[in-house]
Amino acid sequence: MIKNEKLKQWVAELEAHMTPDRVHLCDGSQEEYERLLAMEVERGAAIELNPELRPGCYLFRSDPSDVARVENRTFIAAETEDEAGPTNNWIDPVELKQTMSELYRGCMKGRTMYIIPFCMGPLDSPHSRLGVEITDSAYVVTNMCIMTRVGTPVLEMINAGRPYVAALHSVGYPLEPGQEDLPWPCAPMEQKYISHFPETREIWSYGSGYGGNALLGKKCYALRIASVLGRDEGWLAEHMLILKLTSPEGEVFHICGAFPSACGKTNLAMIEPTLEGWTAETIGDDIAWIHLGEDGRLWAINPESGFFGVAPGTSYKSNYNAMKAVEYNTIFTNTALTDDGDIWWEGMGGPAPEHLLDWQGRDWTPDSGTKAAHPNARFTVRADQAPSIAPDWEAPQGVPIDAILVGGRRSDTIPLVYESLSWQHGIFMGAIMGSAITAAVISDQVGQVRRDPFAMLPFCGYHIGDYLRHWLQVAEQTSADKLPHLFSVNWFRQDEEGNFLWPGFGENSRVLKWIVERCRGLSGARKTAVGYVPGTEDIDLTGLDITADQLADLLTIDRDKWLAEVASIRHNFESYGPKLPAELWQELESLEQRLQAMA
Ligand code: SAT
Ligand code: MN
Repeated sequence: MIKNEKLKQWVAELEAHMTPDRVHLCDGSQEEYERLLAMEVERGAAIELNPELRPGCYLFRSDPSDVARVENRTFIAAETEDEAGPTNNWIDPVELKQTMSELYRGCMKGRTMYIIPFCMGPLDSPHSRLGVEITDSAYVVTNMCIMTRVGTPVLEMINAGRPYVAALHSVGYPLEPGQEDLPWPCAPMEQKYISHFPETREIWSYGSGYGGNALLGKKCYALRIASVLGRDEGWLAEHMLILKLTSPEGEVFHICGAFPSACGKTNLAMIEPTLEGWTAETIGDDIAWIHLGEDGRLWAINPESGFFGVAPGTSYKSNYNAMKAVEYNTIFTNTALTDDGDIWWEGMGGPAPEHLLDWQGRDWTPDSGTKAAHPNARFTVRADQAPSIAPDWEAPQGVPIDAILVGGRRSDTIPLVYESLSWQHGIFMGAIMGSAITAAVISDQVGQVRRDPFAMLPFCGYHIGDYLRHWLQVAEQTSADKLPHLFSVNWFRQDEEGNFLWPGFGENSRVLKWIVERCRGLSGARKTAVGYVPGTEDIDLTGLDITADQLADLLTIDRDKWLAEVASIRHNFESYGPKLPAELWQELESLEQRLQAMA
């Protein structure tokens, strides 16, 4: 029962304004989860998969217009445009609330209003934060139950007075009496709004039911709002995986990695090292909340409790742990359906079945010439279903970070790996990250490289210049020897014919080995214009079918390409305006000078 007066009042106001037929307070129980899924099956919004092949699994098909995050409909409604900064869409918060209040009026007619009390982070962690999402989508409720900790224990903390973020969501498709519902109701693009009010820590989302647009604990809270909390309170909310690596000698390392959406965070977080004696365990695959520990080191928690992973390309070969995790109790969205009631997607391994229903439910054969699964098809699964999950993944204080990786999809220029020359240079490396745009966002520029600082371009809830300053300031709070080492990695370099030069996946353990040995001062490197790059003898190639020449190609620094990179970075830095820290401009000048001095 809701006893918190503020919450009670909010719920009452919303009920009066959005006029749902029913109100349901979620208790987060297994029984509730199953009941909601059965209801979705009953009304034709979900398909229960063959329980002999995939027990406890369901397939949802979204509206073809509602398949990914909508960045151009995502808003940071800070009090002033300058606070949102040049990389965010800004609308005056008063105006935006007026517009959205009109859309919300009567929007839950014919529907149930669900109240989801949720916690980001382990219930007993001092770094966890609470939220309440109100939604009219049962799909959102069931996904939130996997991705966050939902239910009565959270409500009790809210009743006891702990603060929470208010997150409002509607699919934006009210039902008139007698009107039949759609399997995946949503609103047209120009009515979609994914809005954040950083000063009041509120989220208002309207019109989309998909992923980060609708599961508001994820990008909206744990990144956009939390980045503002972190700025104000001295911590960091980052778009990073968290990986635990153990050497053959039993030494444990923790690595965070910032990569844009659909660039392999989940695969790296669940890596199976091909190098003898090394083991990897998963702490998180998408978001890290990073705090300075009493020991002066940076510690990370995973605020989520599940994985919302990209399905296409996931196979027992590329990501064994993810495939094991999704063998049961998983929600699939926009994958294909086999004739025997199982799911299928491109890159699952083996030949394509002779007949499928594609992600839109249409007949499909290998001759169809279209993709059977949507490129941004997803699985939603509890984190503890991954065999690779670390036993201490829910440690209340988190894990101490040894290294931070930054990287994106770059077919050229950026070497396989290099280490920063200093903390400040490492923040510069994060600031200049570039990556080809993927299907995780609805965009007509998929495939084009864009700058994406620390993979936070779509997720930073305030001015990007202030954000980069905040990263620089971390170093002022502790001593240099306590800070993680910073590395840039690029698994996606290609030759002239477009073939990937590096095998990736489990073989990335060879790069990870070099990285953690660098942290201990054990492995070699040569100092180049861009940073410390391993020599070909520094990367362990035992058992790998790749020549030293090929590795040398992967590690080359091409002066002309890098000078072109500098020009593109300068252009990008200019667009950030005067708030970009002068230190980062200095790093750019120094980089250019070092490149010019190259033979
Ligand atoms: O934002 S989503 O959760 O839909 C996926 C992503 O872009 O990382
Ligand atoms: Mn992500």
